[in-house]
Amino acid sequence: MNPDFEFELTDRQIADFHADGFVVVDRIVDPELARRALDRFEPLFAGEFETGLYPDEWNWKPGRDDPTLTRQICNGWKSDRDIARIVLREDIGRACATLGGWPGTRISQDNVLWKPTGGRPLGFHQDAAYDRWAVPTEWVSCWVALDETTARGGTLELVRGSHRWRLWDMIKEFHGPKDPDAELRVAAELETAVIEKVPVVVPPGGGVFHSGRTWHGSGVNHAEVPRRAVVAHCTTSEAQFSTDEVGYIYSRYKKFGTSEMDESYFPITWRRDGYRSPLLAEYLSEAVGWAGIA
Ligand SMILES: O=C(O)CCC(=O)C(=O)O
Repeated sequence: MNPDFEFELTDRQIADFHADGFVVVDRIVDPELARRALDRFEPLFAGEFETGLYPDEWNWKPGRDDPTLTRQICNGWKSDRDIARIVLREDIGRACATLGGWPGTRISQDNVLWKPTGGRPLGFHQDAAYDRWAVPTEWVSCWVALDETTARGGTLELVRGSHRWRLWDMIKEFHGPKDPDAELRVAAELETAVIEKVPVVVPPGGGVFHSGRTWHGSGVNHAEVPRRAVVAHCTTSEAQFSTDEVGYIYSRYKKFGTSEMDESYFPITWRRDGYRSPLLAEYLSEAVGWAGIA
């Protein structure tokens, strides 16, 4: 264990990202950070939010929802600081800015994902289709495995080279579709491309960086253990709200009369000039919370 571990991309990893649309990495965060985040899954999905704030999306509740669905919370960082301690990391922000060719990185959204044994697929999609409420419509995502992942355990799979394909719409059925490849097949046909899926097989703390255009999804969890992950969907520090498209959830953070993104909701995690949203140090050290002084 090395709590001081800092991730840095190699030139080879940067080249692989541009060639394939993704790069799989064995260690993005220290496994101890991954373990601490895992300990938060039960309380989070049971609705016990450490900061007192509801996440922006809470797609699975015990007793209400089908137990074979993949459980998902979006913007868990606002509700729990052990999730925040991964997705708001400066080194992840720096890596995403490098891969995106940006002057800095803002978190656009995070995902907390829990696929139980027997858990059903997530449909193949491009993330950028879910980000049309922002300009540029451009994400680099960092998916971090909290459990060891295996090909039969419903891990994330990415389609090599699909970052060069045109931008598709949101898919019809994201959670638990019967045919997770439905739109992927149509898109590949249009591009006259062959679908080559690559599973992300990594230890806890490892994962993948991928472009917002890269098609990805995941199959059934045939393993005896759950598959849990967190994702930092990052965008450029220069991103603004779209003045043409309304995102039914995230445009609620747009103020009238300006397209600026407020750092309270979309903090800057790294910028080339050394800037990082000042609220992050205070929030992560628990000196402040959503009601002010913690
Ligand atoms: O973890 C998964 O299975 C899928 C994650 C995903 O599609 C996403 O975060 O956009």
